[in-house]
Amino acid sequence: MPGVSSFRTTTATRAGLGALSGLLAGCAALAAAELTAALVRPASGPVPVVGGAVIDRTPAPVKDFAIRTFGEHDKLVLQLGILVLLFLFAIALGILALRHRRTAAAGVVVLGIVGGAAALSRPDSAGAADILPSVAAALAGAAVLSVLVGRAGPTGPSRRTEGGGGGWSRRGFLNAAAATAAAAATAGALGRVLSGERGQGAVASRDALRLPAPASPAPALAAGTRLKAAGISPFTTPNRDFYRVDTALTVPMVDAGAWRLRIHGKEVARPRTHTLDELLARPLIERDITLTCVSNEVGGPYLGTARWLGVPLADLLREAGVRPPSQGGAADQLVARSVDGMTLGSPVEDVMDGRDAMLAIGMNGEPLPFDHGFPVRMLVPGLYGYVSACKWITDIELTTFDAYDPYWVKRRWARRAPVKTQSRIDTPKPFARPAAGPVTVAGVAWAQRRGITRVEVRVDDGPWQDADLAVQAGVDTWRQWSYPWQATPGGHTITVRATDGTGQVQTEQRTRTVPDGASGRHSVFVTVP
Ligand SMILES: Nc1nc2c(c(=O)[nH]1)N[C@H]1C(S)=C(S)[C@@H](COP(=O)(O)O)O[C@H]1N2
Ligand SMILES: [Mo]
Repeated sequence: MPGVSSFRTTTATRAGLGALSGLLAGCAALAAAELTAALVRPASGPVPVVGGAVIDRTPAPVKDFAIRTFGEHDKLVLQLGILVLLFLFAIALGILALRHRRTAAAGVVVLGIVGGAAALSRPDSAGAADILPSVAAALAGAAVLSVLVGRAGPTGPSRRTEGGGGGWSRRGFLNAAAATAAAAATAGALGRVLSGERGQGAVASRDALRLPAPASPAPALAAGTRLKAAGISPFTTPNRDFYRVDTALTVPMVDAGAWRLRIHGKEVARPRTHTLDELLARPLIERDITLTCVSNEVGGPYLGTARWLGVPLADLLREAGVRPPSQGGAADQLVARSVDGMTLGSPVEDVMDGRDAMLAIGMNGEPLPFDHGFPVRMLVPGLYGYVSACKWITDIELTTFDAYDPYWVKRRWARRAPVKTQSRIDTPKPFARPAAGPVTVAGVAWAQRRGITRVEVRVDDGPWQDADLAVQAGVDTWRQWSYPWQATPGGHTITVRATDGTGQVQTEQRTRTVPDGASGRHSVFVTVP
């Protein structure tokens, strides 16, 4: 029986050493990339760029599946998935390297190339510098792999040194492995600290920002705007609860002092670049507006209402010389571009038709949170977020729908997407077991730009019954509703439908979210014991 302590190089032991070498090489590669990215540009790290490239290439239905399944953890799941794949690959390369050095080396190069190509393919790529983290990762990975695998075997006579007749140097390997782990941890931690510091300027600029009072404050909310039903969505969604949907794996940290917004393009007679201070000096409007994501399923969570403070966008456009198509303007599409390269296209007509389209700076009384687009984002009431609500905006280009397809349109989503009339039951929750007797059914209904005039509830196949409506705050916000139900024992399906300000009743025709938003009616099944 071979003594365990002699570490004879059985096949299994050697494979284990190879695997460990690969794992450590993977750690070293990641740490090197992290550190380099921190020095070059935090968003150019290999996990964000590969993740970003994956997101860019994800077909709309799969993206929707991810949002449905993992909710706002979708990005975390993606990054963990990439790490798991990377480590599995690294382990395989480590085992392979024991016998086939060249092939393993080629594998490392391939990984480096994948990372570099992903970096260059990102819309916010800063150019060749973005491949540096991948190069550093490949070099560090290859170096660690070659040193560790060299100590783990193969068993040439020159390598028979210490260690009771085993084919490798136990102490040499362990020392090298420990040194690698320590170096990787240090480099990784240093990278974290450095990229953290980069964000400090942005954080400080946000802390220092004092929002001016609006020239046109939001109308005071009537007492009846908020219903008291337990479990209903609050009329104003607190910032920390506001849904977040974007493709950013690393949230852009923009320094307000360095931020610029350029307005230019087709028939823009007076192109301009604005600073934040210039925008803050203008008359600001404050409005309650409900923002909705096109990926929101019937009954889904991806919408919220906030009190936004911002610059009327139509005024800025008019000053630049832009005319809406109805007044002879030749540009019918406004393309907003963010610092991370996202593009969103809105109809110029909608932006300039008198609605409260704005460049928002404040959200519920504070500067925009970083997640929601600090320092400035666009908002156009009545349009889904993907065709209007550009976060971290930095560029507005006037063009035509014929000439340019923005990010989501290239991925099967519709060019134009006004929000559909919808309603949601917030309470009772699906599969709840309320006691027989009075049960409050309540929720929200929305049809931005048109408003909600009626909400009806139906239990099983019974008649549609009018729900009680909260006071309407405005046509651009959702409206709460509630319905006093006398629950009787048994299983029941509760369904809701809304009617908008044009008299249109919410359709029962079910459609998917792709290409222009889900339609159909929300129902909830409950059991009354
Ligand atoms: N830069 C950028 N802006 C963006 C997006 C994005 O991915 N990147 N997503 C859009 C989509 S699809 C929606 S629904 C809204 C969501 O805004 P929120 O995250 O503040 O709720 O932002 C829009 N603006
Ligand atoms: Mo969205």
